[in-house]
Amino acid sequence: MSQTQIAPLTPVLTDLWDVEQGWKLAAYEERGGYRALDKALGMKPDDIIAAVKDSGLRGRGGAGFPTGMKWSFIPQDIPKPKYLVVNADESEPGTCKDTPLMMGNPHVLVEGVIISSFAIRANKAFIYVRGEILHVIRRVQAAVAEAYAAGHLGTNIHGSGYDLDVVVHAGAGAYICGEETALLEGLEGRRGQPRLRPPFPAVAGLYACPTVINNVESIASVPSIVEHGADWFASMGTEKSKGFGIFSLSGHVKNPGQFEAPLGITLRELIDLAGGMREGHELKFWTPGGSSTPILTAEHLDVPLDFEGVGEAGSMLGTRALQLFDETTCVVRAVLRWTEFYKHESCGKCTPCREGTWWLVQTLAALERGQGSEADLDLLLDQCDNILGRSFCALGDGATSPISSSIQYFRDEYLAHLTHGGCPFDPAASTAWA
Ligand code: L3W
Ligand code: SF4
Repeated sequence: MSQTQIAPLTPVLTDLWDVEQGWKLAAYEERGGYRALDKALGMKPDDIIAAVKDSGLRGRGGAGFPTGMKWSFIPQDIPKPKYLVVNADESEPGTCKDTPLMMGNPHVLVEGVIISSFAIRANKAFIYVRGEILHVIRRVQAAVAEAYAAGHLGTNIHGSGYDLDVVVHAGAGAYICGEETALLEGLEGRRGQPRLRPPFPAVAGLYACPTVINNVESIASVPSIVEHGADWFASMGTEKSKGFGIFSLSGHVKNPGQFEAPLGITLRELIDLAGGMREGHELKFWTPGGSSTPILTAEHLDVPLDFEGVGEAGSMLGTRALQLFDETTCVVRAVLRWTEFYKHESCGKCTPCREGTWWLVQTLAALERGQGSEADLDLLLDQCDNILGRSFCALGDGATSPISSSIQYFRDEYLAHLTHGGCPFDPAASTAWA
């Protein structure tokens, strides 16, 4: 990201990003930080869950599952500990919102962790951070230490009688550990591979105990909901996709960065906020939510970026990782790069994904080199068919999304590789294939 851009619409999570040392407790408290915690500790846990339900907050990690509903699945009548786990294993290609959020305002996450843990009656919480981002791990650890020292964490928080301990855990660098059950395996010290669901973690999660797993941004949104109320949150966004979120723009825009805005904003509006596409270039294709979501094109500039709008356009909102490519990009090469990523990150547990992603790379790479025939496009789609819906977790399905959607929109460009005997783009001159 070359610079941070903050849309003027909803600077809640990004409020402190441009403040000097805004990550420190003093800066957070000066803006009213940890006031929501006081309010929450005076509420009944079930009332907090009800407020989160009423706010309409949906999971910000990609799937959009209603957060309050997930919390209400935690059985309270069994004598087992309950856990909160924050999924901070951000690794989806193009996704870069949780990392800057934890760097720019780690305390909004820590406050969210405390309120959310109180709501589900957990006395232990884990923040599972992607292992490669050591600077972020240190930043979150420092915030947790500050919160302990100030009495926001530990025993008898704010004199309420409520106790909570938070562990910041470093992952070991596997994309699959962003999948919630693989994350739990990793947290328990085993190889990160997905578990069969059901049972969902809400019933049998960490150490087979009831566990809520939420994305960083979901948990960081909770303090503002408690402080300002469910109606305030629900007044933003669209009918079924409430509130605000961080949209990450990367690629061929003038000012890439993160933009916090209500759900339902369009890519056209976001490109304006980012200063437009590169001078003299036009949008060719983009991902709404990282490379696991089907690509869209310039036809979709006015699609409302909410769960429903993007779904109706044939893709998924996902993590709002908007990767923008102009006409100088070879779509076949871009898709090949993503597919190589999925092949590399496949955990190997199930055959369709383990073997299938290998075959996808072989077929795509040959096409990109201009080898083969038109029938290989159908072979590629057939390989996708044998992975989609037949894999153990969403990684396999996601690997097929850029391939099938790019063939849908850019079949001619694939064929041009065959007639040209290789990539028809001239990267040196940056001229588009025509
Ligand atoms: C209790 C039920 N809980 C569902 C819970 C479930 C989970 C949440 C959503 O994949 C997507 C994926 C990626 N009782 C429940 C229940 N739950 N039914 O709700 O579950 P699910 O299965 O719909 O999705 P998921 O497995 O969480 C997430 C897409 O997001 N994605 C991924 C981005 C990558 C990152 C990253 O970089 N770390 O987030 C981007 O689009 O492809 O489709 O908690 O337990 N009956
Ligand atoms: Fe592992 Fe891929 Fe199967 Fe998921 S789909 S369990 S990542 S092999």
